[in-house]
Amino acid sequence: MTQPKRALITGVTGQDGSYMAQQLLEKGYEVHGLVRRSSSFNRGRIDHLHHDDHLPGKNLFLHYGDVTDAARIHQLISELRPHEVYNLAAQSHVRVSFDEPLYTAEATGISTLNVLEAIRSVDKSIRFYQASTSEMFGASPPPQNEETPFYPRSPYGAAKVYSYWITRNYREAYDMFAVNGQLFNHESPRRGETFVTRKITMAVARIKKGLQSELWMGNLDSIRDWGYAPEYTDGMWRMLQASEPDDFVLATGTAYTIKDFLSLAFEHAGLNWEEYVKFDPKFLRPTEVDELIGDAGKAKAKLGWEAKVHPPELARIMVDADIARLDGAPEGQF
Ligand code: NAP
Ligand code: G4F
Repeated sequence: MTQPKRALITGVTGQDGSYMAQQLLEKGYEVHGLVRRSSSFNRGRIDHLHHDDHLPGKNLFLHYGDVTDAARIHQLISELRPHEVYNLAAQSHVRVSFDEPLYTAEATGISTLNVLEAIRSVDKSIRFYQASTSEMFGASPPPQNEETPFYPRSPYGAAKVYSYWITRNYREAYDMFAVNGQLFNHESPRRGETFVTRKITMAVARIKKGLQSELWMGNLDSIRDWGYAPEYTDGMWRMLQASEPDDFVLATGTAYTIKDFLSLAFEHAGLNWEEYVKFDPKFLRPTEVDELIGDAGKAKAKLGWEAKVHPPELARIMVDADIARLDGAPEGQF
């Protein structure tokens, strides 16, 4: 019998980590996830994987650790000897990165080097995926693709630019299979509650149920290219199965403003967003990224990857899930 492939996912408790773990288990991988110690339960997105009858949940192993802890990362990679590492852990909130720029530089930037160094010294044949982002393009005008110059507009974007380049440098300097996925915004019912789409769909559900009457928001004019997270984690996996290491943009190529998303989500519940949304300057950023619209042509040509779910369907999926949650649906259903 052939041994299953082994993968290590940092950020396994996050939105993308949870879909990645699920998809790798479905493919028969042995999955190892890095989990931060927390005073409260932080495994809500992955708990169901242990109990799902359709998944080999016994192949999921969780390990305490923090990506800022180079010694722990080295120890884990040395012990586990994974075939693939998906580096998804980060302080991933752009607004928060202005409040915590140094920590963001450490967790979202330097930590990538911790993982790459561990791989370089343990086994250079381990394949490495880096969660790069459209935030690196920042102020560069759309459409943005792999050739677009970087112009980050936040401490988060700047930290991710460092991670992007150190990943490329390790690929070129040490002949490692280390790749960047330059992913545009991707959302789902598992999206963190403080990102704009989920904040909106949770509010729609609560307003519909009479639990909330106002929604306080920041800049409603920025444009984003929103896709569906499980499709993007499939794209990450495809990048690590390619014959050559390379960097890829994943995006839908569509452009919607925050107002457009408000309209899609509220209308799906039969509501008019303008009756509920109020402005609070605390949600503004010192520098904003006005327009992100991706061109994923290279991923389509070389990986056969293409986004299928676009914002109108995405908004419906997310609103329906948040209403179902309020009706008592178990978390593992989403
Ligand atoms: P997320 O939901 O915020 O998840 C982040 C994960 O990283 C969580 O599991 C979190 O653990 C973990 N983490 C944070 N700091 C850590 C540390 N110091 N040590 C160990 N783990 C740590 O983010 P996501 O949306 O899934 O995104 C995944 C990755 O893709 C991130 O690197 C993000 O920056 C990047 N990205 C996301 C998008 C997007 O639109 N979603 C687009 C482009 C790139 P806790 O659960 O304990 O907080
Ligand atoms: O949902 P957001 O917080 O996502 P943002 O800043 O685009 O970053 C996300 O996508 C990146 C990929 O491009 C990832 F790398 C990153 O990790 C993260 O997942 O904000 C989207 C837009 C911004 O223009 C923001 O100013 O929504 C605007 N916005 C308006 N009101 C708000 C709010 N954003 C949040 N979070 N909360 C508000 O009340």
